[in-house]
Amino acid sequence: MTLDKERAAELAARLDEAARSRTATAQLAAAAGADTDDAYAVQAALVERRLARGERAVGLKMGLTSHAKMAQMGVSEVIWGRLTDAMDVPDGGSVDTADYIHPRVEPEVAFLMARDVEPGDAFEDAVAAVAPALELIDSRYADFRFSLPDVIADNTSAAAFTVGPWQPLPAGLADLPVRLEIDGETVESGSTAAILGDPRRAFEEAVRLADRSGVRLREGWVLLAGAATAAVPLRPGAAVRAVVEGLGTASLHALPEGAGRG
Ligand code: 0L1
Ligand code: MG
Repeated sequence: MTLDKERAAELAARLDEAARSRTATAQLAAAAGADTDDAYAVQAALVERRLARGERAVGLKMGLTSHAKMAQMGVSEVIWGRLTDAMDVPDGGSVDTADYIHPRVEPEVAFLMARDVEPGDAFEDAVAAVAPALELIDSRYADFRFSLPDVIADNTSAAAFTVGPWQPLPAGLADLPVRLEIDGETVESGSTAAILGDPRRAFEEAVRLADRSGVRLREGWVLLAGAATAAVPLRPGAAVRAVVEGLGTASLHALPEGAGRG
């Protein structure tokens, strides 16, 4: 760790302000000399600000879970972030793109925690159900460009998520075909194998990595396991669906331009 608590809080405040004002900021964590541990401390302070405004912690998310994204970033480890109830968009619900800076959507798999999870708990004991999901990511950095400490500090670009109908755990999750549809057209396709070879591994990594920061998955929490395809920009008016064969679909739509809450 190189950043003191005050400096971490200051960086968190700047990221929070960027999100709230929907105005991209310059990269700031790496520039301040933050290492990975510092970046998670900034992330904790950033999400703490949301909780202090009345939001509730409802889960965790994994990021950079595909080998392609890891290679792109020059890293060999996945990253994780925190989800709050304010990010939860009901299945079939809407978002207003004006609430974000440059939102993108990606199809994911979500897990529902059966109980408070301890390191070493088996996936089958800890996870009650699985669902298709969509994640809306929105980097608070200009041009969606960042270093690894920057994106960790920015809560791994977490902005919103939608979980489809929960399903009992199927026999296999490792290679289910996945499609991202916009307005009925398939714009990205892939497989759950893109999520660390098997989305169950995302659970193991979430437990291991979050434990380093003293964070544990809680009963009833959601874990977003990671993206099965590249993320696609979300434009006003778009109807978006994640289709995971064998699991079902999750959908949301973006309100038409100017139709939002203003
Ligand atoms: O959920 C993700 O995999 C995103 C992680 C952060 C990197 C990005 O914003 O693309
Ligand atoms: Mg994601």
